[in-house]
Amino acid sequence: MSRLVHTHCLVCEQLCGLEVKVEEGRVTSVRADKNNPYTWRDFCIKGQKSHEMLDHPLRLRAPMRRQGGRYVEASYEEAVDDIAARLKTLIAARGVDAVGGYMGNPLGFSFGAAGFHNGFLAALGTHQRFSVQSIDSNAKHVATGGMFGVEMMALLPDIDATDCALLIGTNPAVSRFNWGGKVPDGWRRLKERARAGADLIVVDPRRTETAADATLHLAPRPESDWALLLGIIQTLFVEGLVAVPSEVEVTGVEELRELAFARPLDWLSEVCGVSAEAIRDASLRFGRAGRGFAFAGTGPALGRNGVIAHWLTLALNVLTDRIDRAGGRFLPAWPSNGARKGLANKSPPAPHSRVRNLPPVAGQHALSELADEILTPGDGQIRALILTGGNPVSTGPDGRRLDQALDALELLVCIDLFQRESHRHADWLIPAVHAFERDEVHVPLHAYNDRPFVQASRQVIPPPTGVRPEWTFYRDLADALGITLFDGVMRDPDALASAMLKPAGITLEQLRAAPHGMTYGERSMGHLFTAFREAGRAIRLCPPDFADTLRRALEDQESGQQLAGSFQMISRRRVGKMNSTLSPMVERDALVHAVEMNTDDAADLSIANDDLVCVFSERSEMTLRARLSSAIRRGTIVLPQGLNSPPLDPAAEPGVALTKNQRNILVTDREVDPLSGVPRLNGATVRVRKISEGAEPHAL
Ligand SMILES: Nc1nc2c(c(=O)[nH]1)N[C@H]1C(S)=C(S)[C@@H](COP(=O)(O)OP(=O)(O)OC[C@H]3O[C@@H](n4cnc5c(=O)[nH]c(N)nc54)[C@H](O)[C@@H]3O)O[C@H]1N2
Ligand SMILES: Nc1nc2c(c(=O)[nH]1)N[C@H]1C(S)=C(S)[C@@H](COP(=O)(O)OP(=O)(O)OC[C@H]3O[C@@H](n4cnc5c(=O)[nH]c(N)nc54)[C@H](O)[C@@H]3O)O[C@H]1N2
Ligand code: SF4
Ligand SMILES: [Mo]
Repeated sequence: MSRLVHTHCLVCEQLCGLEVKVEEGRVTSVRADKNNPYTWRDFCIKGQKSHEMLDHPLRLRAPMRRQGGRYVEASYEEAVDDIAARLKTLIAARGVDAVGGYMGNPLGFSFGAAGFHNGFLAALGTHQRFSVQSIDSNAKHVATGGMFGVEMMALLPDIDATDCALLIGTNPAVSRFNWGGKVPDGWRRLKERARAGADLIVVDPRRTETAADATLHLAPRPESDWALLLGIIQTLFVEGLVAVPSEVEVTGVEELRELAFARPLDWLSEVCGVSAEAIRDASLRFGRAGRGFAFAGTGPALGRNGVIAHWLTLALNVLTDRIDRAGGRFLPAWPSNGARKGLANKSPPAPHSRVRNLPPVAGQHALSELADEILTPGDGQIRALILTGGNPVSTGPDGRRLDQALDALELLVCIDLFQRESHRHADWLIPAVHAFERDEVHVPLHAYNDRPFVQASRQVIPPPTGVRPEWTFYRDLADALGITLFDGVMRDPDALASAMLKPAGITLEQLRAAPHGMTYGERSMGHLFTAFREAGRAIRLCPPDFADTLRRALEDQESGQQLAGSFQMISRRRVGKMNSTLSPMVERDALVHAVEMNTDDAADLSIANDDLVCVFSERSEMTLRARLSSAIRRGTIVLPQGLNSPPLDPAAEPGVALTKNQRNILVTDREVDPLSGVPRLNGATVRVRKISEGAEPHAL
């Protein structure tokens, strides 16, 4: 017997509409749901293959307890009793901050699990909350927090009406238009716009799949976008192309102008490695275009100067009157996301971190601080951690140090579909439930669509026998600890979703009766200015702490210099791979185990295509094949984001070594953006040398 289920993908933010075929109780195919009016066109191999995890032989199918160095199956009741007892003892002795939590990217796609993970930590009262956003989107949150007073804010590009798109460190041809807000089918829509004559300016150290369609490609040094942007802004002032919006108060224009003229264009050009003519050209094209937007992605956000790059990108939009305008960047203020309400509220200051004294961003501390918080003795030291939906040993900085820290914990509880390298030291492995096994409405993920649209994701098949939804684990643990979640108001994820949908006037029943989703209003703009006027607030073009950080960058005379033989590394996503999660296609992809470098750089080091090279930093080393290319700017090397990282087998004898082939082990957790705590996943300095076949890799 076969049946079709209509739902949406939960691998990435595009949430493509899916048609899933079930035969004899098994998912046999996943296709795009072409009856979905809005989201199916980005459909890709990651969605198409997402069901392959369901029957994977290494999938966790019961809670597993570490016992005498091995893992043995246990019941949920045993897991909850044991974990609750250990947490109680720990909290009695050391306080609630001895318990920490970390959530990774896929948890952001599991509505109930994320809601109850956060609800549990909040009810517990611990300040030790960490999440993937601190290696992903903190730069953006801090930038909008400083300028607009709201950390969680999406300003989406109005692609279809733009005349000039300036894309900085984003590769939508592969990654799509998303990242805390999304434009479904955005890349194809933008290419269509470009075919109709719009300028497409791409700023990226690599000539990417996106840059291949650009009308202008600038390749700056990694982490130097701030200098390029300052050059663009300086030129706008020189050419009289600055015009801030009149509907809302904008402060700091003069301060920003001063900063833009603090150094001559030639100096800025030297720092970012892009010629002064090219910077001027980009500025004039952008400034003179009828409509336009500048949009920065994870390229600069994952580096040491992420906040100032994201700030100057947003400032560029404000200075050219491109915020809340057709063809510019707009606030998707749909009833389901409370964006306008958020602009009127002020959140109270939160306590800084214990060891490095850094503020949390949007309620979460930085992953780069987690190892310190576990390893540094004192009041508030983390001794127990709940790690869910993340593989930070592979995806965050200095995985080896984090691995040692996780080993030093008294209690590590990991919730995942698989045991991965981040879970090697878990005391308990708790199974996760695959997206196809959940019936839920992820209101927050739909709230930042570029038009008001929401869809229920449907349970396609039941979870394996005995496996429970992740949120019930938190509910049961809270009960066992005697703490109340959500002040006792919300007992399940549906109650949370209903409350969030209420302002949109939609019920869960209505949504569940609409298999291809629901549109609930017209797309509209102008909400940002209205909210600012209502709240009596101004856009701050030049927040003082951003200005100070920029001044320090300007004073750093070494910015533009690089040692011979040393490189800055950046990374590259693949269509078939979501962060550290592998899809079968990628295993056949030769670039997964390669370092890509510029052909002339390679010649200087006598490296030929396919040679074995050692890439090393102060922290670690890796051995990879060299792939030479003229698409990469000199002085930069490209490593894939996350390498092959297969699941472990918890039933096997333990003692699995930490895999060496994880590029982020080269990155220290100490060199971070001072404003956001983000480590240098893009931009870290490494060295490269050729090694002979069969030779031992470079010894530190
Ligand atoms: N196929 C696929 N799609 C994905 C993902 C995936 O893993 N695979 N991940 C999803 C996630 S979690 C996210 S957050 C989004 C991210 O989406 P994007 O922000 O578009 O991320 P990337 O595709 O990595 O593009 C970043 C680009 O920045 C460039 N870059 C690196 N350093 C710098 C720099 O200092 N300055 C500039 N100007 N450019 C730089 C890189 O060469 C790269 O081309 O993608 C999502 N989509
Ligand atoms: N060098 C470099 N590093 C990067 C990046 C880069 O571009 N370059 N990109 C960064 C970015 S943008 C991001 S978002 C991060 C992502 O990094 P992570 O947050 O670590 O995300 P993933 O690698 O996708 O994997 C997380 C784990 O979640 C598990 N999982 C999947 N579905 C579920 C579920 O429903 N429930 C639970 N509990 N677990 C589940 C998977 O099995 C996997 O073990 O990586 C960052 N790291
Ligand atoms: S992974 Fe692919 S199919 Fe799934 S939502 Fe993202 S773009 Fe769509
Ligand atoms: Mo991300």
